[in-house]
Amino acid sequence: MLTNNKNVLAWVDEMVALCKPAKVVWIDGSDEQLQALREEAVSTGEMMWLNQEKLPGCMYHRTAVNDVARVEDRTFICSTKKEDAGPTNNWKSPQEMHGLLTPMYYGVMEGKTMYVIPYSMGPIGSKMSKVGVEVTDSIYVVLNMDIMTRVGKRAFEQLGDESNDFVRGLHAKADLDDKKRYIVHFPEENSICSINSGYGGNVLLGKKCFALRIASYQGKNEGWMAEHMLILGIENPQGETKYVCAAFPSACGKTNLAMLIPPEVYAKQGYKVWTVGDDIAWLRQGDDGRLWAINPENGFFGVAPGTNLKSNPNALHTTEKGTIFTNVALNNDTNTVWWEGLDKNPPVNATEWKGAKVNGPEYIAAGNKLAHPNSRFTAPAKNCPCVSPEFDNPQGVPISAIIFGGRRAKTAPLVYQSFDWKHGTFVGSIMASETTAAAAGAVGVVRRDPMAMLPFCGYNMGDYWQHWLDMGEKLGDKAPKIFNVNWFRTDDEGHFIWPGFGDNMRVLMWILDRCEGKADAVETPIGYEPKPEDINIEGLDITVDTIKDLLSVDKESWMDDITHEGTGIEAFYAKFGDKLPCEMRKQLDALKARLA
Ligand code: GTP
Ligand code: SPV
Ligand code: MN
Repeated sequence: MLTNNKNVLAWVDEMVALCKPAKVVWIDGSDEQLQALREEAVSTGEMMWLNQEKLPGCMYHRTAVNDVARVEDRTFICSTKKEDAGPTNNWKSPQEMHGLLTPMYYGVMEGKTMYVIPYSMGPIGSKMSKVGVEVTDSIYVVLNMDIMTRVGKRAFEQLGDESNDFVRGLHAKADLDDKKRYIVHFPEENSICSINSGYGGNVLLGKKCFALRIASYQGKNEGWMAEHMLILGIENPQGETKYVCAAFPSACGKTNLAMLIPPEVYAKQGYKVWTVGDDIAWLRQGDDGRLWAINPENGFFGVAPGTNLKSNPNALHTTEKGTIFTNVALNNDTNTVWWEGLDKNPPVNATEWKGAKVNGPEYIAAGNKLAHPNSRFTAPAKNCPCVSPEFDNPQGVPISAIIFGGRRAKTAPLVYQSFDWKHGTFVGSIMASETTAAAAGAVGVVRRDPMAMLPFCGYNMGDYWQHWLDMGEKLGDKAPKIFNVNWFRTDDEGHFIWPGFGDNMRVLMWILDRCEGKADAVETPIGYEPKPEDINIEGLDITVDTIKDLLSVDKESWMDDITHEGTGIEAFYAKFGDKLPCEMRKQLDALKARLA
């Protein structure tokens, strides 16, 4: 036993009585224990060692074919009252859901081992950190949690012997039946139940389940925010670093932006970029009145496809040791990994993500993918060449700007700034983006995804917007400035117009200049835009005219975005009834008036 905390001990006893494992193992976080688990997972075939010379400490795992992404239609927020879950979440009463789940967990670990994982979300010793305990029957989950969070004894030290403020997470793979798969949150009970999945976002309960769904609910009650945001620092040649947060939906570029390599024009002047987080930010007002952020995670669960030495060398280097790869393809000659977009040489002697041995180039030529589009790496943050020196700072970092963004082929311009915090909250609330492979279901369909939190807000989204407005009141003139970006506008042939990736820094520089009052702006119906010549294009093969084009605001398509039947902003807002803050309605009316 790693703790004397009676609340923890009582809950684990309860879970043991329910799941009836043959054995219980407490994860202390020691290298010896984790190494033994790695060997055990290899011996059972659950995981595989990769080439230990080329990829030291790296392992490979394949999920079940029907279990490769988050399952939003099987994800529930079980608050006592339905209206507290709101129109964007699936809901059942806690009583009904417990009635459904408890029999499914009864004896589910018979003959198996239950692993008890204590973990801290956030740096040990930070007032902003919170503790969770996950019990699971999967070594893969233990090893991923070890990379993604701070596990072991230190987490119980963070919790203390008396506290009851820990999130209870129960996970069982059961038989991976997707008809009986449930990802369930009980915000009022501080607990999460996951069953019949082995895929990251469904089973690493510290991540989306705790650090966003449960934490967003806690944040509302306790006066802070849990957001689907990266955190990055930009250091100028004088050595001063400014931090920004950015909320983009899943697979829309957070990891890439968080680790960007400054283009030559900035690098040669001495600018540097530092990664604090790539997916989740916990934000709290500091004693100085400003908004401060920590990254509750300790690693990156990143999308593999598209990651290469040109698009994101920092991510690639981060995955060179101690990393778990899931659902990528194997090069059988070298026992290394491959995915679409890594390089132009798919392995001839390959194993595709489902496990079939294939000729890579031929397989791809026939229209198949070697790696699953949502294949992922789980890599320790400390491996990242540009990890921020502030990564473990218990105070977090002060935030100058908040950036929203999505995947929009048209409508949204490259960048615009909101008029103020209230308008910025509105800008976040009307976000829309094309769906991606990060969640099960159709890809490329535009849907509303407010603040990139549609699948992750643990309570009524109307109350969530009100919480944003309240935070803005509290922060007053110390509030970060709010912006919106879109790297994904396409031309008539469907090609991305903006070069993206490292060149996104050119847009970030305008954003920081605006925060410091150093750049001009043009007022448009949707907000402030840069003068086209204020986006630095030195070293790019695009012209100011292209920037002009990327910044164009087509009033008709904006009006259509508002009024479109079924998918428009008005239709979306209507779902919230009187939970929609009056301010949001006012903002929408004002936007319509400006567009008219
Ligand atoms: P989650 O981990 O699911 O939350 O995703 P994410 O938001 O971290 O997205 P990520 O950075 O992994 O990028 C997802 C996909 O978008 C990858 O295939 C990238 O290559 C692509 N991508 C990222 N940034 C850009 C960009 O600036 N332009 C273009 N065209 N594609 C990008
Ligand atoms: C996302 O889908 O936003 C992810 C991956 O970051 S998962 O952990 O599966 O949610
Ligand atoms: Mn994410």
